[in-house]
Amino acid sequence: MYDLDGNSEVSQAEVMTKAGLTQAQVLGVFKVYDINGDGRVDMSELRNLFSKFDINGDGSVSQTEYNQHAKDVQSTGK
Ligand SMILES: [Ca+2]
Ligand SMILES: [Ca+2]
Ligand SMILES: [Ca+2]
Repeated sequence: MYDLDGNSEVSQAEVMTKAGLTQAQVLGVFKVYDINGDGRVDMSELRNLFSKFDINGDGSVSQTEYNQHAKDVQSTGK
């Protein structure tokens, strides 16, 4: 969903572009989801991310779910 150039990894720039987040917000998100710390979110990390966003487990992430989760991430600072 965030992989704009199709290389199966999501860079910080892609998240900023796609989600309209600031760099500071993206860094906060990456701290949580970049599990192996290489500065990119790859497909397995992305699946993990997706399952966290999909709060009601219906296989898609609504704007409401996205906003809710983004808020949680920012308020916990993780
Ligand atoms: Ca990419
Ligand atoms: Ca990674
Ligand atoms: Ca959902």
